[in-house]
Amino acid sequence: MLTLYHCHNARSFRPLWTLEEMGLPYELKMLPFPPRDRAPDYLAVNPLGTIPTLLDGPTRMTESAAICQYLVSRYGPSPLGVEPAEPDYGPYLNWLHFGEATLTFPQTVVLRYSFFAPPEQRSEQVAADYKQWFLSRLRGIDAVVAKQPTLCAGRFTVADISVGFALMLARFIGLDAKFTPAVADYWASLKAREGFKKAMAKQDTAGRVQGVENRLGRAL
Ligand SMILES: N[C@@H](CCC(=O)N[C@@H](CS)C(=O)NCC(=O)O)C(=O)O
Repeated sequence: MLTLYHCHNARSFRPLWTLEEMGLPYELKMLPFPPRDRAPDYLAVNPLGTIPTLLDGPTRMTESAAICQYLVSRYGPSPLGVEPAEPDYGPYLNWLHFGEATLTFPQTVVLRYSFFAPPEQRSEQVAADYKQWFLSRLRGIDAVVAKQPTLCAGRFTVADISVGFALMLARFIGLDAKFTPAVADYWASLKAREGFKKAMAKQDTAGRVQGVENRLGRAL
């Protein structure tokens, strides 16, 4: 049985969304954010204290984009993955990792310096700089989705999940209002997917049942 450790609306939403799109059975373990401080037992599962963690028998993974890649490769074939022989294999890997390495990194700096840090450590200047950084990197997405409905391979893949999560996170830092029309339409199409809605419902139900509060609020 696959086990996913998750906090509401955090990066672990990428593998959660992938699991729901694929219809795989799994156990969802909800944690309060940040688990490092609020769920110290979790350090035995992941010494970094970060989420996600995916357990699959002896396999333990802690990188959200890599977990999505693992799920479609290990439990595919799935249209959510792109095979090495397909022409868009390179763009697929590029967008899959762009979502985390290039888009989510500046967002987490904004979150830290405007929301999660103790008040005396917050900085409007740092937050403003990294908001701008995120918006300028988003131009790469705009250039593609202005011409086609998904990022690559002519279909929805985990690359869209990876980038889609960064668009979801943008709402929490007030940046969704700055999306270009093409990026706004793309995001609207992603969150209209059944798999996305099921993942949202799953974290709400699991959070309630397991008594874990949602600190980030609604993504929609
Ligand atoms: N590159 C990792 C980053 C994991 C990560 O930093 N997760 C954040 C949540 S979105 C976290 O656990 N933060 C709490 C902390 O740093 O203590 C990934 O893509 O999964």
